[in-house]
Amino acid sequence: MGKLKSAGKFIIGQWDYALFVLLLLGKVYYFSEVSGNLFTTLGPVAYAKEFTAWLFGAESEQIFDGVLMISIGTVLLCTFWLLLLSGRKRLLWMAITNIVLSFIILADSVYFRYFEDIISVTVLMQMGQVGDVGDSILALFRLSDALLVVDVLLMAVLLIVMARKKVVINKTSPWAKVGTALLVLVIGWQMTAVPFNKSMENGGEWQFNKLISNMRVYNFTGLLGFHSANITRYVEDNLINRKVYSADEISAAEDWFAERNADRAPGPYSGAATGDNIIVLQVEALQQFVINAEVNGQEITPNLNRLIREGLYFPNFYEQTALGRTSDAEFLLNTSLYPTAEGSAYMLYAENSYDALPAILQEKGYQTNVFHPYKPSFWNRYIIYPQLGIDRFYSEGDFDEAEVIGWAINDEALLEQSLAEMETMEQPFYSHIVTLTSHHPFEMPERLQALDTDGYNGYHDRHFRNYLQSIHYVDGAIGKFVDALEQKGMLDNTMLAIYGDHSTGMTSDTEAFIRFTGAQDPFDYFETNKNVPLILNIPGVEPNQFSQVASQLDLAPTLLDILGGDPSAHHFIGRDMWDTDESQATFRDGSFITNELTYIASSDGIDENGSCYWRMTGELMGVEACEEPRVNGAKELEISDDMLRGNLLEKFNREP
Ligand code: GP9
Ligand code: MN
Repeated sequence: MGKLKSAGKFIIGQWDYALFVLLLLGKVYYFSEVSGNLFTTLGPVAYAKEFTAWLFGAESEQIFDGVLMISIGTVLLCTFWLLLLSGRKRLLWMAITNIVLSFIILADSVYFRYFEDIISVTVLMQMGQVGDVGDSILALFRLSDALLVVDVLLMAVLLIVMARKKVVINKTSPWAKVGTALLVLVIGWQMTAVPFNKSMENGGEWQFNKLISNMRVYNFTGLLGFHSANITRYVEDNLINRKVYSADEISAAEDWFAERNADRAPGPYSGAATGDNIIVLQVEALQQFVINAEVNGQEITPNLNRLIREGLYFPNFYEQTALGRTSDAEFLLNTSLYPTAEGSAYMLYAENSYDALPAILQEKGYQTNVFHPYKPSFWNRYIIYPQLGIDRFYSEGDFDEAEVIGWAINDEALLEQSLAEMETMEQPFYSHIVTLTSHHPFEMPERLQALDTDGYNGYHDRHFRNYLQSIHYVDGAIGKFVDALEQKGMLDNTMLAIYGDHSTGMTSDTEAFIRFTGAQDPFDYFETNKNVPLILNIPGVEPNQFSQVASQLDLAPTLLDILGGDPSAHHFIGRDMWDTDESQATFRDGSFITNELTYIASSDGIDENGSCYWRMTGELMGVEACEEPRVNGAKELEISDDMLRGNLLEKFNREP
């Protein structure tokens, strides 16, 4: 009995720790409020009830809504060791922990107000480049932020008071301390691991590893969990698993580029747009199969079809994106390197040095801009753009209000406002516009569904029907944009490049898609799925169509050549699109398409298990027929990965 009593006394004696945990919880809740992310759907009492019931075996999903449970877990993990200390020592270390954590939460809150992102290790590494917020930092503070630090001051006062007082020596057994600390550690671990594993099992793993944005990771980890996951990943990638490249390996990579560059020759339009502006229109989910196609007798893309008749058209142009989706398409354009096999290069290698198209044009006196009306932190754009040589990124907050369709303001408004901005720009400019309206699930307001899609009314057809409607809308927006450029006389000195970023992801599950495209067997599906249109419109150049295979990897060298630059002075993996002897679109998994062959890599990664087709007939061949281009493609992928993993460009430059 006596023992129980003293144990009870001991636990009550830990009130200061309990209070501290609550305080920290309040602070991470504060960040949740600032960032507008769900903390929990239950009030404190209801949560405690449900949680207790759950502990005793009842089912509860609501306790997993939001980041409350993992936030408690991570706070406990950060602080359990304080239970080993007592008296003045405990207060001192509590105050230090409080200062550190409060500072992190305060910095995150202020940073979020400006960038809508959490501070990651990459952000810290790039501090100088993130943009000149200096003056505006003060403006980002709110009076309520003081809540994050008042208790730090109180603790300091308490410490001073305690320093003057005689401390009563507490004679608690060390076992009680160790036992409680261990118990709290176990509870903290469970409250962190259970919700985390649960969200990973519920499909979160893909998003967690895909690294779309830090805020998505936050939704699985809470704020303190985010920082520890982020630091762990950074240390793993950059310190533990970092491959160190020997001088030989570095010069072998350099030789590879020298060889590629020795192969380069000016194309037929070399220098045709020297000194002109360039607008690169990267269209969300625009695929080739809608081009020059009809539904119920109406053209789906009348404006793009017109541009095709008036410009240079590549019907056999292929997208090479991987998990980084839009960001991969941008990355291919900007760097002529392959996307990464996992995650997104925009997130994973934002600190690398690049020999990027915008930076090269910047050197030639271009103003370089990106227009994309979504959150600047999505795909880490605001961090990597300075590395790629982008002067200005017009993102969500830079556009005037307009009707939102799907994720952002509609493409018509985006194009109109971007054009207004370009009109005032110093010339020449490079403007990369990344559209968004035709994003999955392609839903358009009723009044903007201008196509008659009769025959596609079934429930399972809706995806395909929505896709046609949204692409038709985007086509209209592009038409208006090009007309406006023409009226303003800007087409006389502005080259246009228009292409689709990636496929829609529609598979044989979407029967209407298969019916429409006829992409029944694996060979046809592969071709249809990877095929996106490319249209180039160069002032004063006669229309033409080119049937050779080309890919997003080839954009940078080809565009630079047309703009009067010298691709052979850079580190592009892609080739000039007119170098038809070597035409090859290689995909991230090692599949490829050449003018003659199509190779579909096997998902087990074994080369011999891939399928090699004679492209014109779709006839299956022995896999040896694809050997040579397969090996070449694999080498390109390897070089690209080495460039990223080893940040080799910097090492090339450093060599004497
Ligand atoms: C948002 C946009 C998303 O910025 O890029 O497109 P996604 O990568 O999902 O195709
Ligand atoms: Mn996209």
